[in-house]
Amino acid sequence: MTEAQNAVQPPSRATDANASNAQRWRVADVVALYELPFNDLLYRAQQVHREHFSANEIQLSTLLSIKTGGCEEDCKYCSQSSHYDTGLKAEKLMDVDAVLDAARLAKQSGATRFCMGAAWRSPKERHIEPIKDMIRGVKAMGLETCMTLGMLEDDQAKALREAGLDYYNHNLDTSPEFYGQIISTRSYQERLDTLERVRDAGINVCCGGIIGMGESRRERAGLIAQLANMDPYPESVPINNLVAIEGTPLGDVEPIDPFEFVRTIAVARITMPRAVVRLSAGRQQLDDGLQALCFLAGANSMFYGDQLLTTGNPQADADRKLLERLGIRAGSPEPRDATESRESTASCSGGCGSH
Ligand code: SAM
Ligand code: DTB
Ligand code: SF4
Repeated sequence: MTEAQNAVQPPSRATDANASNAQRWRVADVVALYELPFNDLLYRAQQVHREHFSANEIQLSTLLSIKTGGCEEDCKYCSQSSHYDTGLKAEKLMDVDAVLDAARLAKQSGATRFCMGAAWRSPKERHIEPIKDMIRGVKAMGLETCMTLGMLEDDQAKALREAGLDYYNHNLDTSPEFYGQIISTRSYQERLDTLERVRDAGINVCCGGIIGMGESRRERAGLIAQLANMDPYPESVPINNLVAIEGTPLGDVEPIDPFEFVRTIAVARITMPRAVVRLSAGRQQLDDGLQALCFLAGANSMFYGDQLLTTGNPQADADRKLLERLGIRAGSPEPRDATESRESTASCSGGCGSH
């Protein structure tokens, strides 16, 4: 066993006898991964990636803000919070037809998933019917559907599933310890409750967070441990690089070392081997070389299209060229053994360093 492999202990057993997920990642285990020499960490992540996914395939998701601005929540990073003056104009929920037009363009451009986001704390009952029409219409084009609408009640999650929703995005954003410094208007537990409702309704879970909000490495590890210990862990894990928005409390936060961002992708890959890990917001701050490192670290999805929700994204043309230069093809990455349960999150497949 090499020195680097020795550096990370296998995940510990949970002490809670009632926990159905018997193996858990301790925050210390995740910190130990972060602390590996960069090359060792990327080598390990690439091994895990190749064991579970085809190595040169990426999933392309296009985002659309279906309801922009005026949000009552106080997320300190967000351009859409009504608590801050970011110069963004609040809009109403878009018409179904306009949403379907945008989805059609996304499909023509090569996306396979269409993600629709609303600046809501939670949807109101009157929103559910048009939302269902959007889901049905987008699905009918042969695109996968994803919605992110804030907190959901049980019956709302079920209604979205009945309309055919494939994924629901609801992020934990950061570790439980740092969370209070970022959001005060909804609790960590409320986020976990929504995620449980989504899971119970039979919708795939898309859940991740943001890196570079001033959190410590241990707090980044705390977010990853939370995600990896979900039972089962999310199918889709978006890792966002903070887009600093003028007018928000995080508008002038010091940008994170981009290698720390790459490390986070690698750590997510190792701890959630069968999840699709998405290189999400903040790609404009990463040059081609850094993005290539993110793919090497195990990212196998990204947002594709010139716009995220309210901020920019690399031009689709430039992305196509980048993927071509790297020999990465657009597709629908599926974990090799899709029937293998993701419940045993830390069951070692050679990536934990204990062999
Ligand atoms: N309002 C819904 C909610 O927050 O659940 C859905 C939309 S919200 C914009 C979705 C996610 O985008 C957030 O949870 C956050 O992780 C990410 N996000 C928002 N603004 C961001 C920014 N400036 N930089 C990076 N990620 C951001
Ligand atoms: C996620 O984790 N990132 C996306 C999506 N889920 C909805 C949103 C990124 C937003 C970036 C800032 C903006 O464009 O407003
Ligand atoms: Fe609202 Fe979502 Fe922005 Fe928070 S992240 S302010 S909930 S739109």
